[in-house]
Amino acid sequence: MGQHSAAVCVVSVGHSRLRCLRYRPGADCTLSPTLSPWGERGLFAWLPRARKKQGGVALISALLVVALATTAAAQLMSSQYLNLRYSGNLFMRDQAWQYLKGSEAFAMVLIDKAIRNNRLYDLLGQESAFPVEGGVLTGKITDLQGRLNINAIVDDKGKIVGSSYERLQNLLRAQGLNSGLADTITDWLDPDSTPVSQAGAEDDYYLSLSPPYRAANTRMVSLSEVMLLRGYRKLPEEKRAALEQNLSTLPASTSININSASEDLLKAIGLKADGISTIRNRLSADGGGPFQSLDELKQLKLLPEDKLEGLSTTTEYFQLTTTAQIGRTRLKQYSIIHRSQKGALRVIARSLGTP
Ligand SMILES: [Ca+2]
Repeated sequence: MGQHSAAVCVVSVGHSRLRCLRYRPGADCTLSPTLSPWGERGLFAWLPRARKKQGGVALISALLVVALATTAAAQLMSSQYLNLRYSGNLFMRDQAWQYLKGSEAFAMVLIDKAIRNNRLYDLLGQESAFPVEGGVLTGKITDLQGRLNINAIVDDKGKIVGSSYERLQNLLRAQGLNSGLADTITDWLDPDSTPVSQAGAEDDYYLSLSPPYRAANTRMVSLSEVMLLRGYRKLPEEKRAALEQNLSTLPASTSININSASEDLLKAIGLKADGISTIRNRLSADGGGPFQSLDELKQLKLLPEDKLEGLSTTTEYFQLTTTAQIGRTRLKQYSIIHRSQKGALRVIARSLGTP
């Protein structure tokens, strides 16, 4: 209902109040939304009336800008999230790496203490777990001289060491494998390029593979090299694992510690069942302790004297296997610890993932 004065009328419609633009007494009035909060043009009241048709284009443009801004913001957040995950993984990996390095120092203290207290064989082979900040650390110390050192099969002059070669053949047989693998290993180590037998393999064989490679013709640096040997990959996985538990690739020609050798290796050395039982029983709680010298073996006549070559009752090389599980990160490290004759311990090699 309009309220007309002499020259102006004001009409109330809902919450809006409209003013009459042209009022003539006795005639209909023309209303204007000048007193309305938004007026008849709503949000586009600020646009000049002459550009009314461009309002639709502006609306689409505004929506497009909002959409683009939203997409950019989402991508920015996604990128930021990935960066945070990446930084977190790097931090956890670094933390795990520091724990692994610390475990080496801890292991050397344990080895030194165990040897001083004549409790070394209580320590070896025992896996222990330690809770650490953000995860858990597990570790195990083993005697690498309780294994057959592959590098001891060929001496510094490139000649085959008969006792080591024979023990390798015996070990392969004891584990149900073809003893011809001993020739394959020997060819990989010896300096010449002539196979020692039909079971051997030199450059001629390896260069025919795809991809081709050459025989190393030198000592193995890592036990993982055995995977390159002719026919080795075709062995059942459990057979490979069992064999590798009895092999090492130490940097020098080392002896086998009979106190920590496996049953298969003791058999490969030439010990009979009763001799193996005698050695095993010495390590039991009231068995009298480990053998301190090879003279004890002689006295007990467990082995003929010509079979004692390359054997010992002590160890210089240990392997520390440590796994650090920190959050989502898991690192496994293999460290070789050397103990000198004076008792000094130091890490001489380490690798991640594979021994
Ligand atoms: Ca060779």
